[in-house]
Amino acid sequence: TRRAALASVAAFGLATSIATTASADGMTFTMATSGSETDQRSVALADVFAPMVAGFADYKPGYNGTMFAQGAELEAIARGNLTMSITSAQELAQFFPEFSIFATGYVHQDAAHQVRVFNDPLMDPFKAKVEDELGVKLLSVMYLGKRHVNLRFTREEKDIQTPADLAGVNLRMPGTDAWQFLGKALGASPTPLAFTEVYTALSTGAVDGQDNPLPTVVDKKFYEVTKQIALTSHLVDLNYIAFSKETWDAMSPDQQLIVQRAADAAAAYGRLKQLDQENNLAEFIRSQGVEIYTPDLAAFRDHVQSQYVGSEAAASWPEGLLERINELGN
Ligand code: KDO
Repeated sequence: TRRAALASVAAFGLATSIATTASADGMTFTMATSGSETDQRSVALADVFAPMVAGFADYKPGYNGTMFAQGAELEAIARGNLTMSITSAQELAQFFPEFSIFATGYVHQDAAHQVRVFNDPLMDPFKAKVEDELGVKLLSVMYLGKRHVNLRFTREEKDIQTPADLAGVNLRMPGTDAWQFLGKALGASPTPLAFTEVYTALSTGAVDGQDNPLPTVVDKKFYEVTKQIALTSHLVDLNYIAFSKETWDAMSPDQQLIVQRAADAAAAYGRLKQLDQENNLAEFIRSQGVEIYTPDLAAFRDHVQSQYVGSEAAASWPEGLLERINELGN
């Protein structure tokens, strides 16, 4: 039936695409991310996932948005042009608004909480919908880290203690509604921009700042073009390993089990590495001339949470879900 699936793909003229292909030797899993090759999630997939599936599949990653631009990956999987991506709840919320709950500020508490939420039955209808309506399986949850506000201003120029201090600050956020909402909820003026454009935009002053976890600040060298980080921890950010259902259905049950185990192992490995980096990078970033400090967290949390109450995003959340997520916290 894998051949039949390929035949039908060919019939639609997609045979020359970079979709999952089967050959006498096995399958090819293409993976697109806007992250770099040295991003821990990329490393985890290359070093843990790829060897585990190597018995029947070649892993072909494309980094830095070169294979597909940020935000185009899910559609590429749905159309049969890509096997895998490291996707976000914000991107899924473009198709299924209720995913915005997982992209909401100050909801997830830490990496372990994300895992409990992902593995809880509360996720089942979310996973089923993505699978049925988009042809994408969410295999595992990856940890990106605590996002903080990282600005070009020195602290003398702008001291960020509360959301009011971000008024008028042109803060780059990724380009979906859920991200823009969060940027506004923080008190800033969000500007949508693809991840691959951020360094240049910071260096030219096209934006005043960006938000990402400390490991990303180091991986992308944002410390070269910024002067301060206010540790707002406004989003304990996650990604999902997204996988083509068409490819999944073409595999044997044994292969499916191996892919699932490989995804879980990569996510677990990447999580530990990312947590370790997150806990150890502040000193290095400071040594590069970036001031790191903690603002009034209660002020940020209260303001951000109050912005979601009664919002359009919150209207899409299943009844009682936020309470259930909170119960799974600490
Ligand atoms: C970003 O664009 O800031 C972001 O951190 C958003 C995440 O959802 C994720 O897509 C990530 O970029 C990319 O994988 C690059 O690290």
